[in-house]
Amino acid sequence: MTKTGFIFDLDGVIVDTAKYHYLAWRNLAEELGFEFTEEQNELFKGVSRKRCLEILLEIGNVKATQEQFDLWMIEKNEDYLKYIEKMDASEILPDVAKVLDYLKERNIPIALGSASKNAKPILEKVKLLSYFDCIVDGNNVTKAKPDPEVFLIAAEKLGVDPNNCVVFEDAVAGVEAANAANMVSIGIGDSAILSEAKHNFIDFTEMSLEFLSGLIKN
Ligand code: B16
Ligand code: MG
Repeated sequence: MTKTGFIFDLDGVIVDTAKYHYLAWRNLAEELGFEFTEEQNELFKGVSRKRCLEILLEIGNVKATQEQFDLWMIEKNEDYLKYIEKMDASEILPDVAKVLDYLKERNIPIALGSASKNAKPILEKVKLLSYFDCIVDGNNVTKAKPDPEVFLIAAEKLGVDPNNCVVFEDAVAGVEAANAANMVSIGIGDSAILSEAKHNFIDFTEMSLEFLSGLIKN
């Protein structure tokens, strides 16, 4: 029997934490004396915290010692965590719970594959942690998306062949990572931006249960 596994990205797929990342990065930019726009924040989606700070400092043309860089990483995260603290189940994106319920009822293995080091507390806050058979996040990987590492580790933990894994992603780097892992990539968001994905949906409300069922091999 061929088992199918499903891997969900977190930010932009399950919850919209990008808005909180934005506020925290904007606060830091303000402190450093420059403006950081929502448009620029698009560059940060699916990108590791360290790389985000590097890009932010490039935008503001700010130089930093390693020590200062590390302090700003901590400062941004502490600020971000204050926003996360207030999250609850009302912030789950539309029809995510419907899809998770559908998979869970059929005993389909489910993993999280996220760049975030805060993935677990966020899933706890929105009360979705129990759906996931494994969590692979920024704490478990050495290479960031578009490297396929995060999804390959998730497949291994689920005990599913990478070819039989389906990945839901909202970031270009994430779609590239899923493709590099030979998985079925499903872009959630703007299809013009996520044009490399095998299938595209604006969000889960657009995805029928028939489509979902068609992805499951058994
Ligand atoms: P943290 P995802 C990513 O989450 C975000 O899209 C990205 O903006 C963020 O910098 C990254 O997580 C790291 O997050 O600072 O919490 O470790 O889309 O991969 O779920
Ligand atoms: Mg994402």
